[in-house]
Amino acid sequence: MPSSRATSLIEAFSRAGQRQVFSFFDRLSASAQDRLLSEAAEIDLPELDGLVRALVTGAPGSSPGVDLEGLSPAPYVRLPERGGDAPSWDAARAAGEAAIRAGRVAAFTVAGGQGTRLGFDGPKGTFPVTPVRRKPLFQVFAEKLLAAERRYGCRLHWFIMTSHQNHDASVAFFEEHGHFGLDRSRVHFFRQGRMPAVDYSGRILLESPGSIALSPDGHGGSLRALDRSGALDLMASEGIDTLSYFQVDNPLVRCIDPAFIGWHVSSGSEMSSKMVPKAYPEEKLGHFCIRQGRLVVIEYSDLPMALQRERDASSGALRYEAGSIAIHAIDREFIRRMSRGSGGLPFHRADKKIATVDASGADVRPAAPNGVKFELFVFDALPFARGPVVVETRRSDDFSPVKNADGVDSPATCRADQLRQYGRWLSAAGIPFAADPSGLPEFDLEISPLFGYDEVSFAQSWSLLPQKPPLAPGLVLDSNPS
Ligand code: UD2
Repeated sequence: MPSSRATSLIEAFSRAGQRQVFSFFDRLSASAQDRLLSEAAEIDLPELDGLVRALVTGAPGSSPGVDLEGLSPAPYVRLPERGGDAPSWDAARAAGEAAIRAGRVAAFTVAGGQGTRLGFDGPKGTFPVTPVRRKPLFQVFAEKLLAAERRYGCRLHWFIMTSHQNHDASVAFFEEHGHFGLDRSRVHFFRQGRMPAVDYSGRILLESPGSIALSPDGHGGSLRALDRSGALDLMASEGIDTLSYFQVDNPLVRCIDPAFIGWHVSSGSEMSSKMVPKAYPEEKLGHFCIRQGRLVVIEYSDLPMALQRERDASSGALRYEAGSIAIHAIDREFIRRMSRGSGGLPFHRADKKIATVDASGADVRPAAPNGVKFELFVFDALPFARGPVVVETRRSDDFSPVKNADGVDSPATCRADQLRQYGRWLSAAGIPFAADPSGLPEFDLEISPLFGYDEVSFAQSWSLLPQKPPLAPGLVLDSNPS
């Protein structure tokens, strides 16, 4: 005899034309039935119905396409060495430092991904990334936050969004490693939401007879997950109004960057973003653009290649050069506004090969896309933000993601970028070393953020060392000597 919860869910799904979700219900054990019911209860049927009409059955076979009408490149704040106003950068840095010292800023990492493209089995944050010690990504960020706490004499909270798939493993990893020296009461994990995958007629797919094909709702799901998890209320009670947002795949990121935070708070912006000039037209970065007077990011897959290749006649620079490296500063109450009611972020459609079952319940592993997943992108919040600013950063100081097993954005390129950064710090401190023409030191070394996190802090720590270590392969500078 099904419970009343079961009856009402099954009825609701039947009314929505989704009865197939329960095709095998009677064959399942009581615990499997419970699991399926819990998954079904996660689904917002009216929302899904709207998405199916807008993105699946309304536009069979393809996405409705992105509106490129009246598109132009977005303006941005240039670095001082590229024509930006140095005194304004100094003022921004001072404003950012004041906000950080006052405890207004927290770090936020979206860590919902599995290292699938990397071929790594486990939460991406546990991927060993540093050149010598092979510290995991999570530890690199933790040490950067510890260094910032020491520098600014503040207590930083760190919010980490996981997925259902990697949540337990991520939390256990922090437990095993003593939270990498952070105060565990200020490290907050929460899971992102999930969305069901549907076939091309909009019917929810089952992954197995007792389980719905659910997948993470994209990094844009972080806004509603921050609200739902109570993170926004916690921020409010701690006096935190700004989140420094970054992706788990980028160990070079300056997790707490005073100048960027300063541009954000002093311009009264609700959401600000870092940019780098794209290295080449095909580089897989979103593009900051203006559309109908609003700041938007047009993803690399959505901007026609002809536009991505367009160059400015006089400077020769790419016209759509402002690439998004997925680093943002976001206002707490803006997140609350975006996560509630209608007018939230739009979903994107992704056509995927989705493992499912046939009418008899046997596994189907499709060779071609057989359905659609729905994802939210955090940068879609930008057009809703008041006074958004885009701020240039040096790629070499902020961006070298680990995405692919080989080639671009791989562990090898990221390792070389970390080594080049250490090399720049050595050079700035007047320490001679052997390097190739790209500045890549000819030996492995590693500098922990706790020893130095930029030229100045590195030089300070180095000068305090009572005995300078030889610059030999495997050199590790781990903690601050002061
Ligand atoms: C993203 C941006 C791209 C550029 C690039 C920089 C999108 C659509 N594109 O490309 O414009 O800024 O990053 O590196 O974002 N994540 C979750 N939950 C999810 C999905 C993703 O936490 O449901 C996290 C994931 O852990 C990863 C990050 O978001 O750290 C980026 O996701 P991605 O790898 O799908 O994005 P990518 O590399 O295509």
